[in-house]
Amino acid sequence: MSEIVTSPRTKAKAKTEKPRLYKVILLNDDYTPREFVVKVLMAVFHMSEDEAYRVMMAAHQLGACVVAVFTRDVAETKATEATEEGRRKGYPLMFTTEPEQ
Ligand code: TYC
Repeated sequence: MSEIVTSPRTKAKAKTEKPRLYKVILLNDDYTPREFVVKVLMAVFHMSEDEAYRVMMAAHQLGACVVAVFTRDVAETKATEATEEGRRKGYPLMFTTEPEQ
């Protein structure tokens, strides 16, 4: 009789579990023009001009502002895309992601 005990390598997980959500955060800097930040928010996050202006001003005054919440893949893709828009123009504009809760 074998005495080797093995444990399962995988854990059963309920398929209905909600995926963890990630915040995309806009960071303020001293160099990126306000209008450019507004343009990027409109293009990448499909915001209206008013909404984009409010988010840009919140980051400008408070140092950072949550832009939106997505699944991890979408949050990371959008943060990278938006940061790249700034980099292409030589601006230090920065978007980061962070898990919710
Ligand atoms: N602080 C920048 C300026 O005064 C504008 C700005 C706002 C840049 C928000 C980044 O996330 C930002 N030109």
